[in-house]
This record gives sequence, structure tokens and C-alpha cells, in this order.
Amino acid sequence: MLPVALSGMEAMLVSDPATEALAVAQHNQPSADFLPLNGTDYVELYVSNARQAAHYFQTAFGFQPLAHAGLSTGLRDRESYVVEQGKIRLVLTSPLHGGTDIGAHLDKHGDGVRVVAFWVDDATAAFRETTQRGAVPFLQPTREEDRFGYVVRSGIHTYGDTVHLFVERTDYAGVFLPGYEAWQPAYQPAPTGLLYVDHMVGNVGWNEMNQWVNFYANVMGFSQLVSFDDKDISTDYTALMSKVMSNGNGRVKFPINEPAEGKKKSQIEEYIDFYGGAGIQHMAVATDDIVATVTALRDRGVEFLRVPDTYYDDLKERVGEIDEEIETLRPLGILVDRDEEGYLLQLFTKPICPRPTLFFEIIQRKGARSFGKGNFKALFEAIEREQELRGTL
Ligand code: TYF
Ligand code: FE
Repeated sequence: MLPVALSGMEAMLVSDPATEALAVAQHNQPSADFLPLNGTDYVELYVSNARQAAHYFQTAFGFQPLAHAGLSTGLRDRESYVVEQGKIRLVLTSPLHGGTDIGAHLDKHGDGVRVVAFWVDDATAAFRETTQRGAVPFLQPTREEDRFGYVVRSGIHTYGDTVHLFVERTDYAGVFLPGYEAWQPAYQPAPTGLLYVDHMVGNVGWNEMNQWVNFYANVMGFSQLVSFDDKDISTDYTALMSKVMSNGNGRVKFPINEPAEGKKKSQIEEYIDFYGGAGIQHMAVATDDIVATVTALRDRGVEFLRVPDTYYDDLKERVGEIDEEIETLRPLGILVDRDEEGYLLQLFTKPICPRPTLFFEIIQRKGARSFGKGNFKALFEAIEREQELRGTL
């Protein structure tokens, strides 16, 4: 029914007709990837204080300073700091005066992800292929240059006010993008072992998941990896449905969640209420030593969700042999799940901004290509305890 991408314990038959039609369509033309993506180029957050946000991502998460643009580079309306760790690049942007689009975004959403940019070889073709298939244009292919060469960027809208940019940087040797200056402050706390963006999750509104699944399939050429429904992942309160879309080479993975009816308010609905619509819920970043990474992050003040200690009592029975000592994982609160291909370790931060919206996931994959379905119940119950403390259930 579904193409080869279907994998892992979470794989289950997907029975809704739209998805089946799509799977069949993909099966008939499996080879040509009309939108080859080399990976995530950068993620841009609109934040109320980019300077302090950059300091936070340096101090708490160990990102390294890379580039800056603002008054000193001739900008008059905004300032951006770019930090990097491994292959992850974050751009933190704030407005420099009232009445900007950035300010409107901040007022509506609070701090949040505005841009998920992909690294491509041909930004003009990416724009043409996606808009021909129905994408709403955001940025016509635009060439920008400085003494280090040129880049071409183009962009399309996705859910909510989130946009995808395509960045072609084959002929660019500068530090980030034209218009940015290198940023090398003396303050450079050590990295924490974060390597690359594993996946980015979008929350969309009631009954909107399939619409966005179809967008990633038809407009971007992605295919569906896995599907859960509310029977898989409803606890007493939380209910949500989720489908994971992946691009052709598997480097870009986008789970998409929608709320489902539960006993009390779904965490997805809470997000939508506070964010003012659909948007990025979490960014999962990979490490190859989650014990060291989470230890470092905790030491630097990053706050994580906590499952009850009883989670660890039957962990060995549930996941079998793993390389890590359970007694090492327990005090750090690291979660483990196994699928047919291996296992994964993961842990979720609390929301990183005032509104209960955006958070980070730290993930280490040891063969597993799934997303931690076995942890959903314990995880969602932990999220619900936080909702209860916030009084938003
Ligand atoms: O990306 C995922 O699917 C996992 C699980 O609100 C998850 O990280 C799903 C929904 C959610 C939190 C985590
Ligand atoms: Fe995740």
C-alpha cells in the first residue's frame, strides 16, 4: 500500500482514501525527485530580543556565534544573530522599530519559528516545481551577492505564518549569507554535542492534518513514513493525531500533528490557542552521546520534562538490551524506545518561551528510524502535568 519509506514498529496500515491515492500515485513514479533537498539550511526564529536569545542559545545550548546583521551592516528595520552547532544554524531576528512584519508576527505568535530553510542546488527550480504544484509564493527567486559570491533564495508558504525558503549557495564562500558580517565575540561557551536537525514538528488545527500531509506529498514530493491516531496516543487528556512526512533522501522529516477529541484540552489545541494558529511545535536535534549532551544542557540550566521514576522500572522489559545503563538514564530522565530496526533515546525540554509553544527535543538514534511511539503515553502524561500546573487544561 505505502511505498518503501514505511518502516518501523509504528508502521501501520493507513486507511484514509486520500493517503492511499497518494501512495499509489507515488508508487507509479518512484524515481524522479522534483525537489532534491540537501538538508536543513537554517531555521529562523522571530524573537523579541535577538541579542539575549543569541546569548541564551550560546550559554544554555552551546551554539557558537557565526554571523550578525543589523545597524552596523546597514539594516534599519531588524537585527539578526546567527549561531551554529554541528550542521544546525539558528537565525534569531528582532525588529528595530514598531510597525514591522516581524513585530506583527511577534505580537500574534510570541517568539517562534518563522522560516525553515532548505539547502538546494537550484533555488529557481525549487520555486518553479513547488509553485507549479500549487505552493503559495512567498519569495520569488532572488539573487543576493557580496564580495564572497552570491546566493539565490526563493520561498513558499506552509502552515500558519511559517515559510519555507530554498537556499542555493553553491557559489558562496561567505560566513552565512550576503549582508551578514562575521560575528566572533570573545564569549564562546563550549558546544553540547548537538549535530543536526533530525525533524521539525508542525501543529495544525482541527482536521487540517491531511490537508498539510497532501501539501508535503503533492507540492514538495514528500512521502508518508508513519501514522498514529488518537487510539495510539490519547491519554486521559491529550489526544492528537500525527503523520510523518519525509523528503526523498530522508534528510528532512516533518511530523504533522492535529488535535483530537480527548477528555480535556489537547496539548495541540493549547499550542494553537497560544501560538495563534498553526506553527512549529518542536525542533528535534540529534546528538551521538545523549548522556553527555543532556548532562551538559542540565548543568547550563536547560529544563526538561520529567516522567515518573516508575518509567524506568519496566524499561528493560520493554526495550531489551541497550548500551546505556538504566541507572545512568534515570537521573537524567532520558527516554528510550525500540522499533524493528534498533532503538532511540530522546528527551524533551519544557517550552523555551513565555507561551507554552516551542520546545526542543534531544534525540540519539541507534538504528531506530521511528519517533518514540512507546514513550508517547509517559511523555504526554508529563506534558499534561505541566498543563495542569499552568491551569490550561
Ligand atoms: O516528533 C514526534 O513525533 C515525537 C513525539 O506533542 C511527540 O517527538 C509528538 C507530539 C508531541 C510531542 C512529542
Ligand atoms: Fe519529535
